[in-house]
Amino acid sequence: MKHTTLFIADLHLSADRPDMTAAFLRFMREDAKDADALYVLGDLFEFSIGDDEVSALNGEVAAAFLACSQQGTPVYFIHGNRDFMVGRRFARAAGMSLLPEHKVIDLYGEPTLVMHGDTLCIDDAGYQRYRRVTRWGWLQWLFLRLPLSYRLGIADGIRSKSTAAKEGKVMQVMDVNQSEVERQMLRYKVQTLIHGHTHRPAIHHLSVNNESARRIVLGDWYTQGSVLVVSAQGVELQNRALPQA
Ligand code: LP5
Ligand code: MN
Repeated sequence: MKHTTLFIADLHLSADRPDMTAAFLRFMREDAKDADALYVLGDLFEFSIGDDEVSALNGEVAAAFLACSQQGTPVYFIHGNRDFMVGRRFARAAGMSLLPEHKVIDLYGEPTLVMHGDTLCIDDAGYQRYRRVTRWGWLQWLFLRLPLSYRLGIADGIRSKSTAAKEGKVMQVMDVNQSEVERQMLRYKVQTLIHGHTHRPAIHHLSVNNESARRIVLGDWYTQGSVLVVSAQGVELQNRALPQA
């Protein structure tokens, strides 16, 4: 799509869901290829245990990004809570740029804050504690030196602990904290915020610094693909159908 900037997040791609991978690859071929830029705001993969995990899926995804960036559409990636172990090696293979966890971009003249969105969920104390620990550089360094089979076992363990922990949390705790949203928007001096993570697609209108502001939330790709299309004319949250099995 010409003269547009595209945003996606929470694709949770895995070998178990070829329909989602097919929808993503079609999106890359049909929509992304002539856009001004593509931003992937985290949780591209169901989970990642390091760039040295070679798989058909990782190869296909990297090739799709590379083709896109080589055709002139830059691809930017922000880590999610499931794929924060995606590193420079994958980024190089995919021809994409890794952005920091919070980034202000110029979107057709509008300064816009983009992020995965998990850092806004500050009421989820258990998650925030876990997040801090798993971002320790030395722990990641050690983790990456374990054999892949061990790492897979640890990832499985974390995934089941997380699933069990989520059962005891109410929905509100797992959503963004409104004061934190406003605090971050003030801090980065923006009236527009785009994020994913909560899987609750919506365009929220709010007031920041006594001026109207908006928070745009991308949806996941489990039942349909959620795409935010931004142009100089405005923003539109769109859906892409998954191919029939
Ligand atoms: O992803 P989602 O939406 O289902 O749930 C998230 C939070 N859960 C997670 C965990 C991921 O789903 C699984 C990630 C696998 C990564 C593998 C790589 C490991 C690399 C290690 C590098 C050092 O993010 C969930 C939130 C929810 O979003 C809503 O916001 O609530 O958080 C939790 O449930 C976390 C629990 O509260 C605490 C889990 C304790 C796990 C303890 C393991 C100790 C880790 C030690 C590391 C070696
Ligand atoms: Mn997430």
